[in-house]
Amino acid sequence: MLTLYGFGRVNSKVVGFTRDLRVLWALEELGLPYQVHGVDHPSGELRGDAFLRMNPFAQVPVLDDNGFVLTESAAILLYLAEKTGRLIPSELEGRAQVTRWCFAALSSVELPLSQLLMVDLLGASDPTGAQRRPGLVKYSERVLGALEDWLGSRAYLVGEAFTVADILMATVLREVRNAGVLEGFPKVSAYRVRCESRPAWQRTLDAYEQRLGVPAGSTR
Ligand SMILES: N[C@@H](CCC(=O)N[C@@H](CS)C(=O)NCC(=O)O)C(=O)O
Repeated sequence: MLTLYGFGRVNSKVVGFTRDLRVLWALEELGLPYQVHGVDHPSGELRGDAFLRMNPFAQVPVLDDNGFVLTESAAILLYLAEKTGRLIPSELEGRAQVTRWCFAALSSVELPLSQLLMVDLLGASDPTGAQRRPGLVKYSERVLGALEDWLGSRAYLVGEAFTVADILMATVLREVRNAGVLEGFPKVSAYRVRCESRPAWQRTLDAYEQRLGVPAGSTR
């Protein structure tokens, strides 16, 4: 049985932005049977010995596949894709392109976007935030412009098929959905809508909202 360690309780500010969503989405896409261990973050479960043995960084997501434990959202997604032969092309070069775009999503693109998200979430409690924000917007726009060019007439990052790289990229883009930076990039915005309109993503959010006890639709 697959067990995904995701949040069961977490600070309300970050609900809808957490990285367990990436794995939950992939599991829904693949239709694999799985259970969720809802981690209680406020009670310090991530810092407990049992959790630290699985992930020294004390973070979710963690996947346990019948005793095989894996952390890091991109590694988990690639593992699930390789395990099932789905959400990834079968030939070596196509698989390498998917790996490339997983790295691009989590390094090149997420780097400024996640910092912008943090500035916005922390608000006035981070006195340096207002100063740093314009630079982060500029940096975000630079990477979003590159993504806009790459998408061009492509439906997804690696050609016409939806892959695990799209799950990562779409969830990274969501981090700035309220920041006002996506509006200038129509292809990126349309791509995000295309990814997020998948039924598996809707099922993922429905179950997530229920588990975390937040109103239905509030994380969209
Ligand atoms: N590089 C990791 C990052 C995971 C991560 O940042 N997890 C956050 C939630 S989105 C977390 O568990 N934070 C809890 C904490 O740091 O206390 C991945 O992609 O899986």
